[in-house]
Amino acid sequence: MTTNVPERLLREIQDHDRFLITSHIHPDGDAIGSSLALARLLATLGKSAVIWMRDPAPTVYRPLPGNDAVHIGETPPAGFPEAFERLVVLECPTPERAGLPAAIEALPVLNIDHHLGNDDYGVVNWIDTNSASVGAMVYRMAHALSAPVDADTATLLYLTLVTDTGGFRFSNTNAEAFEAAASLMRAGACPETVSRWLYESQPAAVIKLVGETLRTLELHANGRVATVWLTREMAQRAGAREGDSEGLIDYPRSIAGVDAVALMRQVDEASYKVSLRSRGAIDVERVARGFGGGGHPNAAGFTLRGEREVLFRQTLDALTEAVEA
Ligand SMILES: [Mn+2]
Repeated sequence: MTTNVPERLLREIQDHDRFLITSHIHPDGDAIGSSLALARLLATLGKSAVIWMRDPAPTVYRPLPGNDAVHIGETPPAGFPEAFERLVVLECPTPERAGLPAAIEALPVLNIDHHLGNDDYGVVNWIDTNSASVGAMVYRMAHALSAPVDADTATLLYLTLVTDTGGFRFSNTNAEAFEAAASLMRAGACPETVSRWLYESQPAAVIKLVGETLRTLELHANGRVATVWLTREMAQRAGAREGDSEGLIDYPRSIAGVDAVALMRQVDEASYKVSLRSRGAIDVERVARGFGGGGHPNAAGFTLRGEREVLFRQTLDALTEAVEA
């Protein structure tokens, strides 16, 4: 783990001119913000950069500067792979997270990440698990490369800090995150714009979906376990689209005394995606693994086929057992 940008990474950037940038499937604020910012920084150094993502950014990120130019889907961008010299992979602990095996196999990878357990799959690997966001690492790269940071780039990098720290609330919020935020503000970052994108740009369907979902809220295990579920019919009623259920699980998680949460979402006629969240030592990754899924100790998930009531009962039993263990 290194705070400073490795010399080898700086040389890789300096010695090449044509970059492809990618990040993980279902991109979040750090994935999209750090990718867009890095592309802008490379441009200020006279280099070309194309961003290739498997999935489009969630609706709230559509107004981000440069988002329109992102190449989306499994089909490679024009000129791939010959038109590119290096692939920068941001925010992916394993290469599979990018969801673009063709890209990973075709080009030497510069791996920049802040996740624990990164597989070191690049020709250069810069992993700083202490960094609040990958965007903050890109900012350090800008300094190390003496690349000017304009106001839009500063706003994109500030956004990565806000989203990955939950608005400077999560346990990864550190002094370095505040120092980077202050420095980005001096470079022209606009917190008000970021707040408008993140908190005041939801499609009405998302809020209706919150209403639909919270009607199913139940508390179990003396209030320590909360469950919610979401059927396709409910999603239809709200007018919701793929990705609109992102963040729903945070509502039951905000209840006092709740230590673990399950959100069961119908994906097709007979299959359900279950998301689990927990606090402290309650290991939901283990619960998810028991159903063939995976994740992190406090955030995990799995997919099941069958009847909703049966699957719900199985999930609840396993989660209650984990909480009471
Ligand atoms: Mn991140």
